Amino acid sequence: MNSTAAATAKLIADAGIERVFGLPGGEVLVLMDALRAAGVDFVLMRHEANAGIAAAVHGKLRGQPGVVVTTLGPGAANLMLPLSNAFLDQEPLLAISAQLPDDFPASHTHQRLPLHDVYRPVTKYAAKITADTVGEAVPRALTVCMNRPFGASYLTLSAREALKPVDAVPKRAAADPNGGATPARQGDAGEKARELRDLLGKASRPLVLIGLGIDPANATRIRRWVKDWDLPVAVTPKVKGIVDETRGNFVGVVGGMAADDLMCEALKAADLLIGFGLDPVEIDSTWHAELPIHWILEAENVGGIVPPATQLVDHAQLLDALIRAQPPSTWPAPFREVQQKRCERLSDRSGAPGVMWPGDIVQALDAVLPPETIVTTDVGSHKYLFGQFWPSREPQTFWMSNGLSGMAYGLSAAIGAKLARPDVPVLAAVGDGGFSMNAQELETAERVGAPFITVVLEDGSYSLIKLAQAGKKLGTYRVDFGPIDTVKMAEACGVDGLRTVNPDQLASAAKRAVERRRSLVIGVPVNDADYRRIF
Ligand SMILES: Cc1ncc(C[n+]2csc(CCOP(=O)(O)OP(=O)(O)O)c2C)c(N)n1
Repeated sequence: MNSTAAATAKLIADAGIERVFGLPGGEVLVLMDALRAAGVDFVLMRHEANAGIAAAVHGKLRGQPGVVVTTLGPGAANLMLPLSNAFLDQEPLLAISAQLPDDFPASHTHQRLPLHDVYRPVTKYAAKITADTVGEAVPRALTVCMNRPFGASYLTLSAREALKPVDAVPKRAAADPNGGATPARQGDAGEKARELRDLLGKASRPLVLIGLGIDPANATRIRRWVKDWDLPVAVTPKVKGIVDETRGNFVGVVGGMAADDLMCEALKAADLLIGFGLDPVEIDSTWHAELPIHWILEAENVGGIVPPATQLVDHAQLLDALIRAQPPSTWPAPFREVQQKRCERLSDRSGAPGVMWPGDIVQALDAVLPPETIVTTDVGSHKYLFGQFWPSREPQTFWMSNGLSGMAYGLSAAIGAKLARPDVPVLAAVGDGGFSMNAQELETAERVGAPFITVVLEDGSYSLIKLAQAGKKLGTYRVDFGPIDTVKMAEACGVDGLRTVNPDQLASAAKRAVERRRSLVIGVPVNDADYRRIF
């Protein structure tokens, strides 16, 4: 007879999940062992939050839920960041933690936390795994986080329950109709295509805004539509690469990255804004509610939000209909001026000695890394830089926390990405603040065979917050920190490191690391004041 832990592990393995991420405690050892026996690897990390972030990115790239496994109490408490990130950044994550057995006396308060109550608001499904519920709870948890908008599920399994026998080996259930499935798409794709064509026929400055609600499976279709019709297009950061950003009709990245003033100029100048899968969760100001946007959504946005009078419509059918139709007009580069000014921002070089101009970092790396390179960023000024200016060319090659905007994402995301796509180079661009939150995962990356390049933009400060202080006319206060030697940190984790302010040296070191399939950490001193010129 199978144990509940074995049944849980089997359901996870049967879902095609080959690895989970986590950090153990005594109460989760039986589940870990069951996972091992079921052929599911355990990627041991150095913080549960990092494990959850890596798992979610790994899952999304593999088209399945990422799974993170932790102990109870403190291990489970460390899941708040990745669960919140999965919720707001539409990443599919199943978190399983231990919990005290139900039959423990109420006086046993050691490590007792109201975990379900805490996590229910940020998850789509939270439940206990028991011998009786395992066959329902695990498949449902796996299913709901893959219903769009992707999000998180949370399950607990007590060490006592893990050992209990289950009567029958549960089968992987088909999608559960009560599992928070995407609401029906009432909109007629053919009708929507005609409506859109009419609107575009009357527009002289249309702008297609593509957001998180587009399925990467529709990348070829949307690329074809905007190319064939030569439509001006902008994207939000989390779908960078859904269209080729080096093409002439690419206007820029909206949602609060660098050069946002230019993007807002374009938004205001447009006479038709088409929000194709646009999810305001990525937008840090309120233009999405103030400007008239023609929404084209196929699933509700984060938080269950669907703009008024918007009918959900199947994107694939709609795009097929649009591709079949002739463009109703031509729009010869109506945002040319904005595009030019955007490019100029990167070349407005600083002459400050001993640092690298941030724009040179982007350009040097772009010159040597292949277009399929997956780039992850942390959160801070460097995210604004890379979010706007890294020229993404392929879908799902750019990863950042942008709904939550939580620091300590970049390095963990790089581990998840590299394990999911071992043949593709991975670059993590992080600030020195964020790097010091989880640099220890460099050792994880080495140990589990996930080499990638980390570029640490060293400015000795939480520079985005420093800029915000200046913006509020406040004096600089408690945003600068002393140096931690990036190179030594890397070396302490068994990874090669170097520091440079020479763009050519940066480029050649990155190229060599990719060729050799080796991890490399490159510290690049920058001047935080330079960001102001780019933003
Ligand atoms: C977990 C978390 N804590 C705090 C913040 C607020 N915050 C946003 S950006 C930032 C500064 C990040 O500094 P660094 O990593 O050095 O990057 P930089 O801005 O210098 O590029 C901070 C503190 C956050 N987004 N996430």
